[in-house]
Amino acid sequence: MRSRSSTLASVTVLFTLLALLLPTGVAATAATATAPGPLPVVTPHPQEMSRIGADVHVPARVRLVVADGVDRPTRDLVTSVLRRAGASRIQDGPGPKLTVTVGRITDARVVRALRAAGGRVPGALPAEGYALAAGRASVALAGADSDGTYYAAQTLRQLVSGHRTIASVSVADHPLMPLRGVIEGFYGSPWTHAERMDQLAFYGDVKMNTYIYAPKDDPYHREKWREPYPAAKLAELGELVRQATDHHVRFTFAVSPGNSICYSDPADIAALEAKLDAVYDLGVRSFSMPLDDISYTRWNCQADRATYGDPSSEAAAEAQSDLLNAVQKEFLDQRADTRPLQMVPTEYGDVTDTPYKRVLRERLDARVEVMWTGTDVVPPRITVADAERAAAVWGRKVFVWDNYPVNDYGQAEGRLLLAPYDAREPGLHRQLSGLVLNPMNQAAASKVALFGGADFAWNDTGYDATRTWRAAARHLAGDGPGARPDRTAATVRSLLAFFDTQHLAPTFGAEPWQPQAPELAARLDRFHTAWEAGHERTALRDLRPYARLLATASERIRAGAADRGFVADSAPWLDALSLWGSAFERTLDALGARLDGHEAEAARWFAEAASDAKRAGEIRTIPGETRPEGPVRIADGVLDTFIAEAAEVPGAAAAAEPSQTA
Ligand code: GDL
Repeated sequence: MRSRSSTLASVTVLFTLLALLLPTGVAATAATATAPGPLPVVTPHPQEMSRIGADVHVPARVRLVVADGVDRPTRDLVTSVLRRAGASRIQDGPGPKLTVTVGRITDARVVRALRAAGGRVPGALPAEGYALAAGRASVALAGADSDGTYYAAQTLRQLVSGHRTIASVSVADHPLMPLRGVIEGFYGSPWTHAERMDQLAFYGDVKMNTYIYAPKDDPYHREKWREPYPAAKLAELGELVRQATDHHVRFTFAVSPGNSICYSDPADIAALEAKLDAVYDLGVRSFSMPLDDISYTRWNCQADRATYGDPSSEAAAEAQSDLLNAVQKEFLDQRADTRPLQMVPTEYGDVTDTPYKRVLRERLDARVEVMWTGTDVVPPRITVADAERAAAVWGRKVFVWDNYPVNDYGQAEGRLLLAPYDAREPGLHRQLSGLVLNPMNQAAASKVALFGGADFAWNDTGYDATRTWRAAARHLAGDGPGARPDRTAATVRSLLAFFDTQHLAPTFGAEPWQPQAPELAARLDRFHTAWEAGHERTALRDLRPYARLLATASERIRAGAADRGFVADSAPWLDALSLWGSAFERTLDALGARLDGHEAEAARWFAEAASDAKRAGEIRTIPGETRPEGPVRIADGVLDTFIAEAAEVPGAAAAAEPSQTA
């Protein structure tokens, strides 16, 4: 095997040779470029990405060529990326040693720039696709359309690393699912305006194109659906629509009239259309009509009984199809640029063929997108076979409403759901029209899962849950040019340790679909094995650093995480984590003291641990912020059990009571 230094030596020789062979302008760049490194992590994971050569040096002066059809957000994004990469002067005329060209793949100039950078020119690019190449003295961003061009810029943002370099890669990329994003569809305190503004920008960063506004507890969305939004609220919606457009996200407005609508009353249909029209005027072109969580076995008016007969699920399906078809044909089809209507059926969480589904399948306009939550409301997994069955019963590809990481139900009390997005089968894109995640009341904390959902919806076949989870931690920590790598790495480690304590993902039943604290549990298992084999001191020594990590993680996250919303959302959990971490360390101190035969000292440490654990157990969720409210949980069933058992019988599994029982 060749040694590392001899490989490095040959790379250096290669670059010296290249510098001699290339024309002067290029040679200067190649001479300052650094040797090729590993492939950078880009989220969502591109369909194709390969190394071209040495990383591209970003000089102080950069030429930016913006071809026709590039919108302002894309141009602004490219400019800000180049500035962060170290370019202090960006000009459109010739001169600088690096040229960045942005435009459509149909533009000959852009194609020439791709070639000049040494990139592959793809034969055809699907919608929202792009090609990007960075090499030699050229960086080229070529989109299939305006979304694709924006996504090329989002990829460029992730290719920039410290020290004024852009990773030299060739990328050809496009999404596998046409609809990707988030449905704000939970019960409890809706997100604030500021949270939504932040989320919409984040969706652009992770190439999500859909945000569905459907907060169950916005009265104007559901109970007071007939009433127009007050002017101030409408103005906020307008601002959200602009923010969405600026980040290439479709703001999808949902109104949910099912609890009180009289399907056969023209006045109700008119009220509904007036509601939609008001937001159409704000620029909304995408609409949804969720009919979930309503009764379909009673009518809200006598007129419906006269029109559709006695109440039944079948009759409800007829009435619902008439309503939705009318909205599609009489409202959406009459207005420019609208997308097909989306709906949530009243039966949304199974694939059993029923009279209700049959009627909708047969009567509902084929263009209407039908949402489906998987085979349970909170599905432990979503398989391709289930999605095939869903497509068959609904007569079209379904649009997944994934109830993760939503935490508005009893089993999620006191939890943030911070496990990686997982257990959705690769290949789903063939059966789905799209995927949106229903997030937590805590908007910024939801980004951990949303990162995964965005990645999976873009490229389910290339998805790696752990890779994306780590990328989410880096994003929250604020990795990128300007960040201090050692500090970021410490924040990332702390975040991942914190995520592990919030790994449990409940279902509506008793069994969670993601286990609690798998990393900590594995370390505690190793501890027990070593302890029981008689290597008590080794067991203690090996566990100490992780206990320290947990004890200091909150402080580190508070000091280091760039996403301040995440810190605010997590505040009670971070408080509790410090105390649990301290209880963990005191427990190890006590076990050590006991090993040394210092029983009194051990008793003191155990008492301190118990007192920390008790204080931690008293910390509750932020009042009014989340539903349901309750005591926050940290690695429950794992860390509390360890601490309680250790105090009972050192090293043996005793029947001590954990203190965070459900
Ligand atoms: C639901 C609700 C949703 C809620 C979720 C979790 C759908 C279609 N509707 O059934 O609003 O947040 O469960 O409680 O999922």
